[in-house]
Amino acid sequence: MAKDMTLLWGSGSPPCWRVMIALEEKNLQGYNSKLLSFDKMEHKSQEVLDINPRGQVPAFKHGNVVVNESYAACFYLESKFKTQGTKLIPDSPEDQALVYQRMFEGLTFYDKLTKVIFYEWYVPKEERHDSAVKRNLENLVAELKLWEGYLQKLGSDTYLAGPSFTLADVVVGPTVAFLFRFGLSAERYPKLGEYYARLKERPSMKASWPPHWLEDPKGQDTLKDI
Ligand SMILES: N[C@@H](CCC(=O)N[C@@H](CS)C(=O)NCC(=O)O)C(=O)O
Repeated sequence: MAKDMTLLWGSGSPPCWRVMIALEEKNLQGYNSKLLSFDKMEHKSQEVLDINPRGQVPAFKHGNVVVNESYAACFYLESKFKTQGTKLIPDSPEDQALVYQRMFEGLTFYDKLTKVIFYEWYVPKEERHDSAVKRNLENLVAELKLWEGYLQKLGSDTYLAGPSFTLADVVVGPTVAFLFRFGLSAERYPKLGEYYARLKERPSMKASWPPHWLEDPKGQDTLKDI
């Protein structure tokens, strides 16, 4: 079944990682997987552009179905393989509401994180301002407090939308992994720390862990004091 699926991806790209986790959770191992190099600009290759005219990864295709947006691909996989592997969207609309809420808040979370850790990559030197750096950091700290509070409220041994691993964890999990890769302190954010420890043990996360993180497990300390 997975042989007619193709995923073009980049190591350490959270949007790519989301799709890879969903594929693992739905037992869709064996898809055509192609790791591209950002350094070599392979995400702008014709192969990617044929699937994703923006020249971005993930570029995902199942038969004739093309789904490039990571969230869309995750929804598609859950819908197409509903009864296979992990059930990622619960049945009850009330439970679904929390999953969807956390998923889409996850986009804000990711945006606030990238504004801090990729600031110099995104913003040309002449456009950088200390005030913007300070504001971005404050925004991230406020966001972290929200997520720490959500987890606190759910109690111990929880995922983002309750006791089961859902699509919320699929899409927000990579953001949390990035926080710790960039030095977030599990002492300052104990609930996020516990959640990250649980995520790391998940077979789908292990199977899709960014290869360059495996080669160089150390990471950075950008967020260690926030
Ligand atoms: N909205 C897309 C975002 C994809 C995206 O930003 N991909 C990045 C890698 S993390 C990329 O390909 N960047 C290269 C570029 O924009 O030129 C999704 O969630 O799938």
